[in-house]
Amino acid sequence: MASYLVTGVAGFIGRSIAAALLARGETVRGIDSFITGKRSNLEGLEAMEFMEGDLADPAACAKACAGVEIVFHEAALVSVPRSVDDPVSSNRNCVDATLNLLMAARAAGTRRVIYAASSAAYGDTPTLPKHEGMLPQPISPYAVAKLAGEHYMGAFTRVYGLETVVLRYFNVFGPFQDPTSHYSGVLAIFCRRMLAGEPITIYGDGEQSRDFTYIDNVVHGNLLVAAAPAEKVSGRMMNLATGSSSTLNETVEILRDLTGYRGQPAYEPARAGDIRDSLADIRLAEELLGYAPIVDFREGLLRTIEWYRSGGGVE
Ligand code: UD2
Repeated sequence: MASYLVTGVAGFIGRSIAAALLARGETVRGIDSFITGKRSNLEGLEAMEFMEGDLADPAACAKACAGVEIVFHEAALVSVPRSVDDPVSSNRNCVDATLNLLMAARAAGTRRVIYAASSAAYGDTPTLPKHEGMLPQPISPYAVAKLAGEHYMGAFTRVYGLETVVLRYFNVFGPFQDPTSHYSGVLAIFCRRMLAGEPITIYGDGEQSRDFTYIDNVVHGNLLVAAAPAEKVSGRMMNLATGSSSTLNETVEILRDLTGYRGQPAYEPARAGDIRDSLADIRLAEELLGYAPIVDFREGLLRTIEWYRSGGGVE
């Protein structure tokens, strides 16, 4: 019987959490629909029980949650521009899927659901750093969908007593992130293209900033949450990030140094729904979990580049 379920396990965050659990000898089940997840991301996770299924289907959720004690809910249709192009799919794969999963978790007697939320919930307010007490101001359909999931988590704790914990991730990057889609995260795209000597495009003036968070920090935070006592974390929402930020222009310079890239980025108009500056206040996670980032930005970029250099991310 599986004790842990990881949804979106063929996505890069889900697969990284599953790998860490397996390395600790835990019993893990993973589910993915392969709408955006990659079969190649399951390599190395052979000890896991894998289920192909779509969380928008309540029957798949019921099967996935059977016998599970703790769920890491990483499945989503990520990307702000994807949600601008197709808000209905974004809602189906983020909101419907999350509600179905919560219903199934409750029916199965699952103890805790840990939810991958997004910094996009804060929107484009000028206040930095973003702290959990701020009023959410989602701009894009993606931000709305991820925020709706947060509220469902809170409701299931208050109304049904299910332990839920909401982790607002800030621009996560690292090995196994898909670099091939127009909707891919910017660092996955830039690392791969700069290593290949291909052109890169910056949308806007490049002075937008992000709290780019290396994947190991996110995995670390999730494992701390799984082990934390309910009275500390259940029903809570907290940022999971690094507490420092870089602009895209600065990031390109670091990547240039690490990859030897000689090209110049092309500048195009900013994307619809884009946010100017994003930086997390991470004091709440520190207080509740004893969390502190374990890998800094430059080291994270170095490890990510090494992964793409050694052939990662190629289909
Ligand atoms: C949002 C969330 C992030 C996560 C992510 C999932 C914020 C601040 N962050 O990330 O937490 O949920 O959504 O998708 O809301 N860009 C370029 N060139 C490219 C690609 C992107 O300049 O080739 C820019 C893009 O316009 C943006 C920045 O890079 O200003 C980061 O874009 P992204 O798609 O990696 O992530 P973002 O910030 O929308």
